[in-house]
Amino acid sequence: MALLQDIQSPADLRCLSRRQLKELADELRGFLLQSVASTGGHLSSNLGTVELSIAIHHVFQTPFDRLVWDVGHQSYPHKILTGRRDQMHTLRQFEGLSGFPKRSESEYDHFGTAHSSTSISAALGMALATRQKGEHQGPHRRRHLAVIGDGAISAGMAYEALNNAGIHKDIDLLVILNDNEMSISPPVGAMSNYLARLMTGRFYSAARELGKQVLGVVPPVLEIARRLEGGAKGLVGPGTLFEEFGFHYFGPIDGHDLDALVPALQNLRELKGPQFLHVVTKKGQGYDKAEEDPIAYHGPGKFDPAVGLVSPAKAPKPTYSKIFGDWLCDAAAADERVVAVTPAMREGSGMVEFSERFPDRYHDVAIAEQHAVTVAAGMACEGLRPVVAIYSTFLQRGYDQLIHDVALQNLPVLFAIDRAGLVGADGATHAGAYDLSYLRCIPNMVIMAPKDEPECRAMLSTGLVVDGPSAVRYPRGAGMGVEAGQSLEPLPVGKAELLRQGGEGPHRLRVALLAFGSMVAPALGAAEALNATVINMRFIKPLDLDTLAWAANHHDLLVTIEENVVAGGAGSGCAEALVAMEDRIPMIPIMHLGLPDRFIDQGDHAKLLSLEGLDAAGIEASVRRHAAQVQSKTPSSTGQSDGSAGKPGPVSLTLAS
Ligand SMILES: Cc1ncc(C[n+]2csc(CCOP(=O)(O)OP(=O)(O)O)c2C)c(N)n1
Repeated sequence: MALLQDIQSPADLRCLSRRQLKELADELRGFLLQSVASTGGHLSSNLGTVELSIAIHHVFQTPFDRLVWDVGHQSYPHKILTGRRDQMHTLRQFEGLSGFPKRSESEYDHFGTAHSSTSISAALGMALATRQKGEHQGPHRRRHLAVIGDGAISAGMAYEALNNAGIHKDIDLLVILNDNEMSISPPVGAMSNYLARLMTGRFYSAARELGKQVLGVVPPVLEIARRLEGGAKGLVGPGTLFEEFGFHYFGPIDGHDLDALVPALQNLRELKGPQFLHVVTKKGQGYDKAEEDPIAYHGPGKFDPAVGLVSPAKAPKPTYSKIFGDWLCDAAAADERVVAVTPAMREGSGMVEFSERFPDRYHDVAIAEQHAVTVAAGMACEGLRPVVAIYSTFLQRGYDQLIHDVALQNLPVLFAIDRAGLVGADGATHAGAYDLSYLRCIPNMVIMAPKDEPECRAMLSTGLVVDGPSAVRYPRGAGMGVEAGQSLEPLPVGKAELLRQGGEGPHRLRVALLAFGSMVAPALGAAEALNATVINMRFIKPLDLDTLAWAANHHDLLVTIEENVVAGGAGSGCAEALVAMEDRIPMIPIMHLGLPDRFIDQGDHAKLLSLEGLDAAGIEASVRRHAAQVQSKTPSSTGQSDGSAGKPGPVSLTLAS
């Protein structure tokens, strides 16, 4: 730590010699490994960006120059070099450092990222703003950098940005492609094949030599500029796609070689217009276990670096992703129309086994959520039964496609929505807090949320038989520990489940808890003390109107509970439905529990839920508070909210066994 401990900001590394920068890289890599091993977090990608981070901050005048890390999961070396080394032990923990760049965290984090492929757009926007403000000329002009991976550059947004950037010849924009030939899993698609070709054979070795000559000579800038002016495209290699987009392309160069990186960046810093530097790195560089298995070390939990990752002695409860993956294999075996689409999330979505057993029916479409949705729509048009496995937050990318291409045409596409609700260490960027709100307003959708593992399977099976679009949303991590079983039996659509029949509770009010998905368990936990009725609502859409009417007719207070924002969520749906049924049910107080109208940062999932009052104790406390208010507004002390409560309802319900 001889050098690293004195680096408080990038200014400190600007005075280091090349030899010292190399020593610093070794120290930084050692620190990073120990640090991530003690907190958990993204490892492989960060081991790959050590030299690149040092070189960028050494050459460019950050924070005056703007730097955007795509996805941002590889920005830990940047965090360490920009004054946050001493906080790294708090990474991804409650009130600690974010695992991604965050504007409110540091003046060096120029743009918040986490969802991929936004960096070129953001950096271009900044460059255009610099131009508009007249700060784009002279020796002290501001530069703008986007660092994007070969996985992230597969997304449509990156091309939209390249397409737009290439026409602006008077801006300072440098796109650095950090090519490690890996997304989370091996990258797919024609672009990754193209990048691989750029790196292979004669071209790569020739380019490395030329890179040293052209990018490394001093003063090479004039030389490069002269040749560029002369239109000598392809000087450092054949004309590339990026040049067709209007960029000057340089590389590929070795992203772990500071003797190549530093002069290359110094030279590129002096050039105007859109520049593209292709840098080759190795995921997991410097830690043999991560180099050998970059997928396992993409985002590990805590581990001992000397030992590496070890399987837990006792098998953990299966995750919902695993329940989904097992169901998918069973469903595919039973029905040859079943195909599955993932936007580059094979491991996270539990689809490794499916990809191996059904390679012809498995489609990793790269980080391309919009395309994932529409390609599934096309498959559905031709009679297949596509299942799109997608995280709640990433489906936000495919929203128009969901409405316009799937729902409007009433196509039978099943969305298996993982990471619904709060997600723990990844924080606000990855919190699946909105899907119930954004799905519920779409006509034709059937939307379900399971209370446990077998119900998750049953709901997925229901989605497959529904004659239109459907979604099953389930949380990150392990389920309840209930044996999932093998069944492929669907559920009756739009039918809720009465789990507990209550009686008089706080202030002699009869309370019904209408719980959705992950909130069924805490609702049951709160119900004993409240003597409340608990209904597992199962369907967010269509809602079980008969059950709602029954609940309104037999209770004095209804409480909806969901792990989704309250705004426009499942509870709002219940309130809307009750109002629409006012001719047949009494007016009844209704309280909505769910996520608040603010972003929730990272932290332990259970702790965050408890802070939001969404554990059993929080639910009980909220209900008691609300019951007191209801009671204080009620004319009689019988606890009945109006004369009609207690009337026999239109249906009778039986308790689930
Ligand atoms: C819109 C979106 N979809 C999916 C992801 C999940 N994700 C995080 S990192 C990653 C792979 C990125 O690969 P690459 O850009 O090559 O970076 P590397 O991990 O190889 O350093 C993916 C798919 C995401 N962050 N954003």
